[in-house]
Parts: sequence; structure tokens; C-alpha cells
Amino acid sequence: MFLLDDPRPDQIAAFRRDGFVIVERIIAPAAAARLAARFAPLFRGEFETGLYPDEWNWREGRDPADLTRQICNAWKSDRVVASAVLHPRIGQWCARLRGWPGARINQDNVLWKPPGARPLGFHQDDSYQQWIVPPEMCTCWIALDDTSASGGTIEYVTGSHRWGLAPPASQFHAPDDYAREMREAAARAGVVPEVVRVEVPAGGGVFHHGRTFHGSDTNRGRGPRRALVSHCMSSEARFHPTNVGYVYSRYKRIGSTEMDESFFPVLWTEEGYRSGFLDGDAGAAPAEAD
Ligand SMILES: O=C(O)CCC(=O)C(=O)O
Repeated sequence: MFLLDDPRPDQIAAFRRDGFVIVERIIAPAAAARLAARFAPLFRGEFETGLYPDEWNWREGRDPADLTRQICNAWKSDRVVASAVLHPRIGQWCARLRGWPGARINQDNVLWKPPGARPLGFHQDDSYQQWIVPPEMCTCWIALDDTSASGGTIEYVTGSHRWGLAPPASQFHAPDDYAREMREAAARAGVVPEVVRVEVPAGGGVFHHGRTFHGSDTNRGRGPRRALVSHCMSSEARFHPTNVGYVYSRYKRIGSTEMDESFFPVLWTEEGYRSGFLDGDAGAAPAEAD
């Protein structure tokens, strides 16, 4: 499924300089189509494993058609999604880009922005990570449709991972001015923001640093803009002893900061470790050849 080799030194250098690196081919177009086909059943609440995802933010018949549809931790509900977002290559890239000893999943995102659906506010992922130690992420964002500048594609602000950490976006879904808080952060940092709209074929995507500002505009194109996102953290991440994340700290055991691999599996480590259940019969992710 994955077309990635090891990250090259120039890709690591670009990531560290810009806060993101665009990769034209992360998975094959056929794999992107197979994953995109899972979206409609997921948003209808047809969960292949029988398990609900951790967050399910848009439901057919309940929510407005002009909102971006989002599910978090669909890997628990769907083994095809799991085989992509928990892939060892994603863990390897995130670890190498961030200089971690390995990487584990923090959460995945299934994002579906139909034509006319409104923006997602610019934000830094690390602003939401005060419940983990170290409070930092690295993300693999994979386009499942060809993306275009007018089609509500993801946008990044070059070098914004060096601006310092801003508070979480005041409104993530459909804000009136999706770039306002990013512009304010740029002014505080004393820079004129340089925004890159990512245009890649289906199966292409981006790895981004947890402090890089990103968001996306209204989809003014004719087709859907679907993306699958794997947010990783260090394989050595632990729960913060006192700070609480309102969804994910429910997996913290009393009196311990250790993260249970059943909920935050390790995708890859430099030493060759990977959570055993991911590639076994009992696991969420069926073994899949590269
Ligand atoms: O796909 C988008 O528009 C935003 C995705 C996002 O916020 C992320 O990948 O962290």
C-alpha cells in the first residue's frame, strides 16, 4: 500500500526548515480509492469492527451539509483505515522527522469536505496536546482525491513551527475568518505569513510538525476533498500526570502515566519494536504488504 522509502536527508531538511514536507506519492492511487470507499459507510455509522470511533462529529440527517465531516480514531472501527493510519512507514517517517526513538498513534482523522463545505480554522496541533508528555505531534496527511487550490485543500504557513505555541483555535469548524488567528500569531512573531496550498494527486500528501499552522478554505471545487490523517507522538510519550485531555485521558489508568498500547499502539521504533497486535489476527489492522 505504501510507496514511501526512508525519508531522504533533503526531505528531513525541508521539514525542519519549513515545518512540513510535501510527498507526491505516499500511497498508490488504487489504495486511496479503496480508503475513500470506506468514508460513506463510516459516516452512516456502519462500523466494520462493531466499535464506535472516539469522536464522530458529523452525522447524516443531523448535521448541516456545509460542514466538514470528521471522525477521530476510525482505526478502531474499520480495519482498512487501520491498515493505512497505523502503517509502520508513517511511524518511521514521523520519528525520523522529529528525531524521536519511535512513534505511536495519538489519533487518526477521517476528513470529508464535500463541494461547498466551509473552512477549518488555522491551528497548531500541539496546542491540543497538553495532556501528553512530551506535548508534541508529527502528522501524516494523505489526500484521497486530487487536490487543488480552489478545492479546499490543506494550507501550511512556511516556518510557523518556529513562532511559539498559540492557544487552540477559538472555532475549528466553519469559522467566519479561518486565517484570523494565524495572522495574529504571525504579527506577534513579526513575520508576513507565507501560505502554501497543497496540490497533490490522490495518494499524495504531507508530513507536518505539530507546531506548524495549517487550516483549509471552503471547497469551491466540483468534487469531494477527502483526507486520512495519522497524528503521531513519540513512542515514549506518557500521559501528563495532571493535565486532562477531555476525550483521550479517559484511557489513563489511575496512579500511572503509562500509555496502554491497546489504545495508543506503537507503529515503529528505531529498535524494531511494533505493537504485536497490529499485524496479528486479533488486531485491528490486518497485515498488508507494502
Ligand atoms: O484537512 C484539513 O483541512 C485539516 C487537517 C488537519 O487539521 C490536520 O491534519 O491536522
